[in-house]
Amino acid sequence: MVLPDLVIQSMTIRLPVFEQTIGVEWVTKNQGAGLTIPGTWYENIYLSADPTYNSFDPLLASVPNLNSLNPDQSYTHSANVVLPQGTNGLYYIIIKTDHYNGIKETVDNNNTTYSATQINVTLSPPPDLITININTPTVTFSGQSITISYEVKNIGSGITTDNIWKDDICWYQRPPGNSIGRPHS
Ligand SMILES: [Ca+2]
Ligand SMILES: [Ca+2]
Repeated sequence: MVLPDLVIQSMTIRLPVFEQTIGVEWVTKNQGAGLTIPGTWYENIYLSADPTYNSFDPLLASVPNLNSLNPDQSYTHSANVVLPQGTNGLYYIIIKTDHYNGIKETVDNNNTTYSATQINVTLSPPPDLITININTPTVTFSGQSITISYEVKNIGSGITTDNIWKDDICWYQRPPGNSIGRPHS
């Protein structure tokens, strides 16, 4: 059986698209003598401090192949990827084609390519969340449920990169004549 051989032929990094997002463009080539038809594979994009892929390198994207490739055929694919919050320093982008080994190839150990140069990532400004406009009923009774409304505002210069976080709600008893309360668990 004549097999294909997928490789990442080249890679271009566009810095930055916005905030912590960078653009990655790469060329995948079938340099083998066989077709990749039928077949689906994934190209995984990683951030790495060194030019060697390790399993602990953060995965930035897993991109399915654009189309099948005949011998000597290639395609150009691109993706915008978000760097993990707190990333700072010099990093390589590593792309591995057919990461999950969906395609039987003549050579599997030539599927990983790293960027020609390191990208210099500066720490993005952090967000700063505060709570404002807390509204509670002025009178209620023990055992009753109450409705509390509040707003969360970001007064920092950076965006929140997490979509989900939790707000803790505690209640405090304020002693008469004392403006500072103490927490109740
Ligand atoms: Ca290969
Ligand atoms: Ca393979």
